[in-house]
Formats: sequence, C-alpha cells, structure tokens
Amino acid sequence: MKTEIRSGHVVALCGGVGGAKLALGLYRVLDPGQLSVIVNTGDDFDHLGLRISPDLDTVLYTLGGVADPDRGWGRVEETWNFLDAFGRLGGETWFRLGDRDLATHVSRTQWLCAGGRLGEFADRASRALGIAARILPMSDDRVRTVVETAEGDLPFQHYFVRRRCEPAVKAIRFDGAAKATPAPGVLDVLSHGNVRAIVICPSNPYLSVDPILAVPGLRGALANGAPVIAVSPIVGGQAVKGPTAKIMHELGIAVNTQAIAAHYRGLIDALVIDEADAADRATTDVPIMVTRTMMRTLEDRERLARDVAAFAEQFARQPIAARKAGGAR
Ligand code: FO1
Repeated sequence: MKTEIRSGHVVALCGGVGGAKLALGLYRVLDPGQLSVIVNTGDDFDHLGLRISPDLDTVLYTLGGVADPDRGWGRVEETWNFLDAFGRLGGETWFRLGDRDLATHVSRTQWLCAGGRLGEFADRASRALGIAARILPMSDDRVRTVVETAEGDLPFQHYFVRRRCEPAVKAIRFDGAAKATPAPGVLDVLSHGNVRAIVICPSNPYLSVDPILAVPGLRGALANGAPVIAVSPIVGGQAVKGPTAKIMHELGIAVNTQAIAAHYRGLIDALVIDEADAADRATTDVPIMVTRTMMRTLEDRERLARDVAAFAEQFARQPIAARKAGGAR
C-alpha cells in the first residue's frame, strides 16, 4: 500500500544492519526509483588483500533480497568453505567472509584496482541485484572510523568484530574525513527539488551516522534540503541492537531520547521515537512523532517507513526558514 505518501523522492542516511531495515521498508512502500540511500563507509577496511565495505554490502544485500535474515549482514544460504580452508592454513578467520560474499569483495577490489570508483561499483552491484533504488557511498575517498579505547586506537572492524566492542570507548574519530568529498551523486540527490524527506535511519549515531556527517558538504546539504527526520535507535532507554547504549555510557551520555535529539540538534526537523519512550515527548525540544520503531518483521519495516514518510509531509509544507526556527509540534 503506497497511498499515504505523496510522490517525491526520499533520501535515507544509513549505516549497517539496523539502518538497512528501515531502508528496505522505504524501498518497499515508495514507488520504484523514489529512494536514494547514502551509506556509511567509515567501517570499510582492507582485509586479506580485499576491500571490504560492510555497510554498503549490507544495504545492497538487504534491498536486493539476498541478505542473511538472522545475521543481518552477509548473504543468505552462505557457505564457508573458503574460510574453513583458509583457517586450516593458519589464516585469520576472526572476520567471517562467506563464499558468496567473497565474490563481492573480489569484484570490488578488482574494480578499484583498475581505477574505478566505489560509487560506480555500488551502481554495478545494484544493477546486478535488480535494485531500483540509488545506493551511494558517502564518499569515494578513504574515510576510516577509528575507535579510541582504553586499549589504544582500534580500526573500526577490529573494535567491533575482533574485540566484540569490549574495550571502553574514549572517543571516535574519522580519519580522512576532513579531506574527503561527497561521492558523485550525493549532493545532487540531497539538493534535488523533488526530495520530500531526508531520513536518518536508526543506525548508531556515533559510529554509523557521524562518519557520513563528517564528510565536508554533507551537513550543509542537509540543512538546505528537504525536511530531515531522524529515527531514534533507542527503545525504552536501551539500544535496540549493537553497542550504542554501551558507547553512550562510556562517553558519559545518558541513554535517552533527549541525548539523541541533542546529538542531532540543528540538523533535524523532527525525531521519531518508540512508544516505550512516549513520556520523553514532553521534555524533548524537537518535534516528536511516537510510533513503534522496533522492526522485527517486514511489516514492521514497511509500517515505520510509511509513518516516517507521512510525518515528514507535515514539515515539507513550511518554508525551510520556518522549519529551522522551530516548526510544528
Ligand atoms: N560482523 C560480525 O559481527 N562478525 C563478522 O565476522 C562479520 C563479517 C562480515 C563480513 C562482511 C560484511 O559485509 C559484514 C560483516 N560483518 C560481520 C558485519 C559488520 O562488521 C558490521 O555489521 C558493520 O560494519 C557495522 O555496521
């Protein structure tokens, strides 16, 4: 059912598994070709001689209908023959590369080594998977999330997968971001007159969304574009998944709606929160929509996507200056 949503494009900003769920919901409720997804590449790394782009692949596999539904990352019906054989030879197996998934990494590495851009590879992979949405890396340039921990600086995947997010986080930085430029197409999709809403998916704000916002030009494009609606990754004072709550604690940030609103202050027009946090509405200084943000089923994803897109319509009718000055509640 697509009736609640006026025609027009939606741009989603997204990290990995959690964000990809809402991106899929949007993809399914919008008309074909009406979604663009700008994806975090701060998690990318070189491993076993291959360029790995986990969040990009998670979005591609999810929208392409080939993601593993239980893990959220990697491919469905995966086999692990390469990794098993590699491990028997003494190779590193802490980062699990499945046989089918490996084809993506080899193909991307070949493409980049031949002088191609990451965004071009995302277009090729999208076409191969029959995806009608535009999937864009935030930048073709090298941006690397580094987690500064009590054990020293850790590249993102070493912190996240190898060390299972155990070391206490002191700070997070995005190496290369200051010199990066948005990938071709990113600023165009954000500033296009037909965009009805920019949606910040319920990805980890600190690890997954901040690297996107750290690319020069991205924040400005958001401020001058369509209404920006963020979906909080917090449900009932807890993070839905992953290390968001743990990191917030370690950084001395309260795990609640107010903290998410404060993090995105000046950037968003409104915040979508879960019913479990409805009481926060009265004490949060941005317009709030309360709905169910847990996405266990495909129907949950589609319903949240419809809610978010319909909510954004309230802000679309106001001039940008009025929205940024406070907007409707
Ligand atoms: N996440 C894990 O927790 N363990 C893994 O071994 C792992 C392998 C992996 C391989 C390819 C890929 O595209 C993603 C993979 N992920 C794995 C997910 C990834 O590390 C994270 O989900 C994201 O970077 C965070 O958004």
